Amino acid sequence: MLRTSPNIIITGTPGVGKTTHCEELASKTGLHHLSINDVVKKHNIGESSNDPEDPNTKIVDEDRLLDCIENDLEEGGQIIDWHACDLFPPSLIDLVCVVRCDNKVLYDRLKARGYGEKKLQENMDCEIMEVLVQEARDAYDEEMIVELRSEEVEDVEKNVERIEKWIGEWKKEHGK
Ligand code: DAT
Repeated sequence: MLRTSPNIIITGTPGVGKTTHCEELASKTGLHHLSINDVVKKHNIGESSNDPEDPNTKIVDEDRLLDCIENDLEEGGQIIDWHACDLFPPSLIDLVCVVRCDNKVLYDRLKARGYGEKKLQENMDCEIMEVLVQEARDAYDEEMIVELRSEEVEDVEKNVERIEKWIGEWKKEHGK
């Protein structure tokens, strides 16, 4: 089935601003905010990690996750909100946005979330080492990937506008 609307991944280290972007983009475009956190909870497909310092982090069965969202992806018009990106089939993905954030800003955001020192450090390392940018590059064509900074409120507006434009172009190109 050909999609009438694109599927867009919004990925990045926890705290960079994925959900903020997805919600704004969904309200501006009418595309669906597909929160993978919500899918995992709804279908109960996350196993608690064995780390006693981090009992809330879930290990997700990716095959089961894909089964749960496959129909949505085939239909199109999904804004996928998740801190990983390489599990989604490239044939069903049209754009990958890697949201980035300055480390000092990210530190304060994660601290405000109540993250412990170990989890804080892991996530800071993830951002510094550009883990999600690399994961996106390994899984998708370079021309599908954009990096977006999200430090100030105006960044969200600017980024959402840019993605909206891209959606318009995609629809024109695909005769929708
Ligand atoms: P994520 O979904 O990547 O974990 P989030 O959207 O929940 O991140 O944002 C984490 C916090 O940071 C939240 O309190 C909103 C704030 N935030 C995100 N992007 C921002 C921005 N560009 N300017 C100001 N605050 C931002």
